[in-house]
Amino acid sequence: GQIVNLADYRPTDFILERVDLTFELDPTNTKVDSRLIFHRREGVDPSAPLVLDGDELTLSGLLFDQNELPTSQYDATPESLIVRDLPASEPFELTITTYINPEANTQLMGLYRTNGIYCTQCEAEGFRRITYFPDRPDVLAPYTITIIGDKAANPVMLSNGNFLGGAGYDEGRAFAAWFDPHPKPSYLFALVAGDLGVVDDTFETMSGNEVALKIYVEHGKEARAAYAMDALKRSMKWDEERFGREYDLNIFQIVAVSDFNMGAMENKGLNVFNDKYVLADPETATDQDYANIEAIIAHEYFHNWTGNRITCRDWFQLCLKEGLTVYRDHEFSADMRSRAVKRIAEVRHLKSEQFPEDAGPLAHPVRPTKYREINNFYTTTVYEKGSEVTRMIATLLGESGFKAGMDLYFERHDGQAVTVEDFVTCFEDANHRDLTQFSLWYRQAGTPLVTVSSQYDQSSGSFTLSLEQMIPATPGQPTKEPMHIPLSFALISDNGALATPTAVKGGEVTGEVLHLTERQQNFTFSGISPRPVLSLNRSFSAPVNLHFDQTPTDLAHIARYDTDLFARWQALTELAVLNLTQGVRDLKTGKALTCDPAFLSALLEAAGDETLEPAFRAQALTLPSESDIARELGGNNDPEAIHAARQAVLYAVAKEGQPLFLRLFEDMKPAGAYSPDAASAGKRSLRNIALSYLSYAEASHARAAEAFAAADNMTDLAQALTVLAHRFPDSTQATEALETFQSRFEGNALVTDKWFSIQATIPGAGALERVKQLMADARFVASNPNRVRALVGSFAFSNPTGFNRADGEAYRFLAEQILAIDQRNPQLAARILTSMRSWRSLEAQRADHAHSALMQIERATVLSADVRDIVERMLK
Ligand code: B3K
Ligand code: ZN
Repeated sequence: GQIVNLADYRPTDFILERVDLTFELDPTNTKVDSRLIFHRREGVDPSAPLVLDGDELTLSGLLFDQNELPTSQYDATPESLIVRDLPASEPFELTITTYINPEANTQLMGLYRTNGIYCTQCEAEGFRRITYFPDRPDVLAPYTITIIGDKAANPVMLSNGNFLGGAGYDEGRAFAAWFDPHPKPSYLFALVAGDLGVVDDTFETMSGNEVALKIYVEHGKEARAAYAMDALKRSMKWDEERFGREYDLNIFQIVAVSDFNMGAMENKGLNVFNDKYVLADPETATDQDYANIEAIIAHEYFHNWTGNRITCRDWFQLCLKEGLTVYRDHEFSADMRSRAVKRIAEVRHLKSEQFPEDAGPLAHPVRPTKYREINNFYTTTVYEKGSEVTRMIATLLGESGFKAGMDLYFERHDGQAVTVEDFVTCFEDANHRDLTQFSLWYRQAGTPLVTVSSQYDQSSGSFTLSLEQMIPATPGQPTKEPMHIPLSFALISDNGALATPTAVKGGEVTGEVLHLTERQQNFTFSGISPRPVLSLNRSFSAPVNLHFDQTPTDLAHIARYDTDLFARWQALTELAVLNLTQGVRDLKTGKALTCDPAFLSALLEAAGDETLEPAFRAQALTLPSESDIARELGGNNDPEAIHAARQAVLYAVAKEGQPLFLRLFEDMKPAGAYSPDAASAGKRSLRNIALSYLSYAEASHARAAEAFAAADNMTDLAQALTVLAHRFPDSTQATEALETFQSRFEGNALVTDKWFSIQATIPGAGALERVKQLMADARFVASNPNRVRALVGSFAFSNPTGFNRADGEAYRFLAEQILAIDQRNPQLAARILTSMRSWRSLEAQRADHAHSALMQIERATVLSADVRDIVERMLK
């Protein structure tokens, strides 16, 4: 692939007025007629040709205003169609005919087949695999779609917009016509056809329009779409109440398919979903599955305004729709569930996924300035850090200032394709604020490191805070400017009350937010007595690393008293990190690992505090993961030592807390039938983590085996199975439970994925053999992305000791898998390869093995642009 630069952006020479597509469906030979009306943009050179994008296309026909065009007037290759001698200003019509083979489309981009269903995926550049087109997000037009297909095989034929009509067409065939009045870019086009079941409902919008809601699933799975439908209606209502956004067509459709490259896709009025994020019932879906469904249904729905009505000028602006929409779905989930617990989950995810990306060879700004393969930029930096940047705007401007900026954005840019600057300007204009320095968050990659020290002067009652920010060098960005970092803080007194300073010097403080804007800054608070304990970056107001040598006593004080629940969790986590990293160092130097009693008591106090919600207490008990510890250690990492240290700390917590865990295991079973609501889910998570600790304290699989036998829902069942398989992998109980589990759900692919990933993440060097065996299992379907992610992906991303075997065998295995997957599905291969993004922080011998495996990939004779881009950046 060629490098694309943000600086080279220019608008198209031709303006597209209308799109009229006719599909004659055939599994291997679908005919696509595309009628496009264009006119030359004012001021454009009258001799400039029209250049359309293609990808593996063959041109079968080309008409100009319904007449055959002489071949001398155009050039067609698989990648482009160039038409010359076009009118200087009048509109003209081109009719382009292509034939495509959905059955052979294993990339799952463009028009493809999944379980006998026709389905499309066009973002980012899939539309050009259907027909020649100006396939870029700043070309917006209304679309009329006609689908003609075999009547018996395709009782359902869907596209974007409102349904115009349908009827019989000719012998055995039928047609359906759709019109989408809202001008949209090609990446939001969708077509679905086949034999599907449907769940119907309706929603009345705030101005009284009735919207038909439809969720299409495979026949027989209708009942499992009920929760998704409920989540959709709640999302529609919430967007009206919170953002004033109303739905704008008379129908909203969701289709669940089983072969899909990502979670879901926000095509206008016709969202296509990975069925994993639609289908749920208590027997087969966990609480986490329910929460994911709620969040993703909301995310795609919210795109209708942030992404579809207002779209991106070019793909560099991806965070404009993704970061903002993630922020919106986070807020939605926070309103539906517990805000503090939701925030904890977000920060865990950000730190475990985005921080490593930002600290490694794949680091890039939230708004990148160049790319070789755009599909590799649907990253956790664009999504999650992009959301954090939006959250910081809300923190800086306050609730009403943020709302004023959003309202202006919707009003000013509706129907346009815009930039991050346009977005930020709305907040500046609505609030009369200058966000120039703040905007560096979009341009500078790397997680800022804020070094903190404090000093208290008893005699003057002044508390001085010294802050220094450092933004690490990242690929292409050796030096950085200081950024505007909003840090929420509290000064907590002895008795737990929050102290209010009488004055502040040295920088701006608004409410409970301190604004770090310079490289080095001292804030002095007066009127503080006695010495306060500083709680900093409460609710994770800024996505930064803090370097602050706080004493365990101070951390325990925050964990006990802060009024911000998130900050209490953060302090406990910090205490855990101190113990875990010290544990790794002790093990390496041959010392016995000892846990700080202050840590154990703070942790168990929180876990046992009945005034706190169970979900929070479960989060408190969930220790930082092995990769979290690796990140905290920074480099030269030995995954075995990290695993051993973490196991030792788990054991210490389990021993100390055994009576509490016994009590929680008895008390936290929700009464009555299973319900996926947040409160019940919180109880289950507390009970299940207690079970996990008891497996250490009791050093026996007995309780987990009983829990497995007694489970009446998938959350409890999968947790018990995980304890058995991960803690006692060689026991007959584990083997039997794995067998029971699989045979009970035989034929349910989504449950099989849980079975694959539980086994792929069993710690230790033996995992590789297990994964290889499972790949030979008939239930493993190599062409299905969910299966590949569940088995190969879970192994590479979530099994630190298994994947990082000292002999490097698993890296070589992954290299082979990547090359094999790449033949069929480059996007999937590139994504799984990013599991090696932190290879440079491994100890030397492993890093060496990882390096050779990456070289093995790089040297391959056939490599997709997707994998080539990732592997080359990782080796740079
Ligand atoms: N916009 C899609 C992601 C498309 C990924 C293309 N490689 C889903 C989402 O973020 O809502
Ligand atoms: Zn999105």
